[in-house]
Amino acid sequence: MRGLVLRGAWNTFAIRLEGEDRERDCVLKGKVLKGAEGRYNALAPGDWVDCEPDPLRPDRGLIVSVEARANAFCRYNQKGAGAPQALAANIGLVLCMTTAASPPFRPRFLDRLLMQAAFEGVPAVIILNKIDGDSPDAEAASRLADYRRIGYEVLPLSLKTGAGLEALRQRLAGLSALLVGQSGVGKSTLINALVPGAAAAVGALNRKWDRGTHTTTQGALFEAPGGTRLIDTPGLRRFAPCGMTAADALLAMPELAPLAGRCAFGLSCAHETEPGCAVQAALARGDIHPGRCESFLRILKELQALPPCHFTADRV
Ligand SMILES: Nc1nc2c(ncn2[C@@H]2O[C@H](COP(=O)(O)OP(=O)(O)OP(=O)(O)O)[C@@H](O)[C@H]2O)c(=O)[nH]1
Ligand SMILES: [Mg+2]
Ligand SMILES: [Zn+2]
Repeated sequence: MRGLVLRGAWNTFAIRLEGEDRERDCVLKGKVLKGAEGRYNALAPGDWVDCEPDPLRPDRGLIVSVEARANAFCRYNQKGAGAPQALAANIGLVLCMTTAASPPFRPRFLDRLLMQAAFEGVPAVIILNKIDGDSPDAEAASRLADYRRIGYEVLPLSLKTGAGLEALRQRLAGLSALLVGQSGVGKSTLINALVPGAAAAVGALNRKWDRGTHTTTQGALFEAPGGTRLIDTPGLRRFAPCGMTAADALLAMPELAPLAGRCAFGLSCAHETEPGCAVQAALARGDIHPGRCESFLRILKELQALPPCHFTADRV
């Protein structure tokens, strides 16, 4: 029996079997799941698995193997000694959710999410939520305009007034979309707005700091009408890109990708003070926003400092 992983951890997962409406608790049959060798987490929301009946518990099931993934959105997990941690599998769109002020806009964090999505080959859009109360300051406005300039959709939204919700619902029709962002931006509120009966927990911001309170603790896939799937995730404190080389990082930035191979020092260019650096030339011309360039250079340093992410062959 084929089943879709909705949520779960360690060895117990909520699975919806094909052809059924309800979910079932299923446990991994062996110690190491067939197809998941080398992963930090064996399964992620959006994975497809093969299940068989549990002879001792007819309402449950045993997970026998996992199907190869079309893609996965991963982060570098230090606890897992570089084993990639997949937040979701088999996704068609990454929704990077942000707010202008509550919580504060963090473009460098957003750059990392966008870069990881590009590296995984999944399109990403930016949602600017809470437009009912927040408005971007000059720096945030400049960054948002720049994301549009380099080709990203920026979708304004208010889950309080409903502004932008219908357009977003149509944009997501039939897709499997992953929601990522800081705690408190409104990811679970969006799930509740789009999925009847979802009842995802929503938490108020910390009043003193305008920060989220990490209400969602586990990734979970919700099935909305019309074949849309939405994957909620816990608010991320930080995000380390996973599995990429310096060359991949450059290709994952749309305004830098055309410059691949153009530096005088080739692949050994650190894109800082080297003569004939195409990235520095792009910065001087205004083709890359100084904030994005700083993000890029910081990520390069981080990729050098961390041991590489280990991938299993079936990852992509
Ligand atoms: N004013 C306003 N408040 C909103 C909007 N959307 C969500 N909120 C509020 O923002 C707070 C945080 O919402 P959540 O949906 O829990 O945020 P989250 O991103 O899921 O947070 P974590 O689960 O901690 O990662 C709640 O108090 C929501 O009611 C909006 O469009 N406008
Ligand atoms: Mg949440
Ligand atoms: Zn260079």
